[in-house]
Amino acid sequence: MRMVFRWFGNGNDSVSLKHIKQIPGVEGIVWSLHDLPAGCEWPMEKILEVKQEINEHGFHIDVVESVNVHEDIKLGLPTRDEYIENYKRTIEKLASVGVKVICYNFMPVFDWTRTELFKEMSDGSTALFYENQMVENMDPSELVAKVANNPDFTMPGWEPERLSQLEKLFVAYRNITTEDLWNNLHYFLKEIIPVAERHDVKMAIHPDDPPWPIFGLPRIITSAANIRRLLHLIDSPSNCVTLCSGSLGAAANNNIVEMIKEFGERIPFAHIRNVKRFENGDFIETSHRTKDGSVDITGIVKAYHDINYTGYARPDHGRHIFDEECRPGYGLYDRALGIMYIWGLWDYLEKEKKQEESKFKSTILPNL
Ligand code: CS2
Ligand code: MN
Repeated sequence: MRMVFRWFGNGNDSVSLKHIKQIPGVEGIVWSLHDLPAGCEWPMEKILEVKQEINEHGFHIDVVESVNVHEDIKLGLPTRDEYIENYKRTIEKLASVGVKVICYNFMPVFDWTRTELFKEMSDGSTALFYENQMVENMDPSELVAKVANNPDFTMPGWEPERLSQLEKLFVAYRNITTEDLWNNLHYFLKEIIPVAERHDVKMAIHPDDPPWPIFGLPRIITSAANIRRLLHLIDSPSNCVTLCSGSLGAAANNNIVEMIKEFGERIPFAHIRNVKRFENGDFIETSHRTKDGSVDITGIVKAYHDINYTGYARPDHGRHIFDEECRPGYGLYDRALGIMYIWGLWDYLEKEKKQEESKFKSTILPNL
C-alpha cells in the first residue's frame, strides 16, 4: 500500500506540504489544478509548476484527483467531442510528467453532497453530515430559487461555476435517464481508455457520494453490481475504480470488503474513511476507527493486505479536531490520525505474515 495525501495547492489549502511531510509513510501528493474549469485542456506550464513544488518537498505526483468531466460529456451533447479531445490531451500531458492514476467522477451536476459541514459531535469535534430528509424534501426548483435569491447559499462541494448554471443544468438533465448516463459514460470511456492504456495511465472513477440519486438526477457508480458493469464496459487494465469506502459505505448494502476481493486488480487508488449510518438514512463522517462508524475499516485494511495491495491509498475526509480551521473534511490532524490507524493495522498484518512465513520455513520445509 502506497500512502498518499490530498493537497489543494498553495493558497487553496490550510495544510502545508511541510506538515504533510511529517506524517509517517506519506510518499506522494494527490493533486489537481483546482482553479481550472471542467473541460479545458490543462496547460503544461501549470502542471510543471505544481510538479516542481511537490517534488521539491520529496513527494511524487503519481495520482491526480480529479480531472473533472464536463457536463456536456455526461449529458451526451454534440459539443462533448471537443471536451473529450481536451481530456485526451490532458491525459497525455499528465502521463508525460509521470502521472500513473487519474481519479474522476461521473456524477451529474453535484460532486459529494452534505447538508452540514461542521456538525458538532459528542466529543466536541465537527464533521460532515448528511441529513437524508432534508435532501429528499428539497425539490430542484426550490433549490434553484434558493441559489438565485441568496448568492451566498451553497452546499458542500458545490463549485460556484456550476451553481450559477443550476437552472439550466436541471433543465438539460430533465430527460436524461440512468441508461442515458451509462451510454454517455460508455461513449466517453471508448474514447479515453485507449489513450490512457497507451500511456500506462489508470483511469479510476470515484463512486457517487452519496451512492443514490439526489434531486432527481441519476447516479450510477453506487454498488458492486454497477462497478462490475463499469469494468465490463471496457475490459482494459486502464478502466479502473477509486474504491472510496466512505462514499460506498453510506449505503448499508454495500460490502466494501467483498468489493476489494472482487475488483482488487482494478483498484489502483483506495480512499479509506469511515461513516456512521443512521436508520433514517442520515450519515456522519467519523474517525477512521472501526468502532466509531458503520464501516469495517479493520476488515478493509485486511482485505487490501490479503490481496498484497500495491496501489495508492489515502485517508479520505476527516473530522475537524483540535480547533483546526481547514477546508471541510480536509484538515491535517484527523487525516493524519487516520493514516496512523491504517498503518497500525497494516504493520500488524505484515508482522503476522512474516511470522507465519518464517514458521513455515523453519517447521514445515525442513521436514519435507
Ligand atoms: C471527495 C470527492 O470522497 C472524495 O474523495 O472528496 O470530492 C472526490 O474527490 C471526487 O468525487 C473525485 O472526482
Ligand atoms: Mn472518496
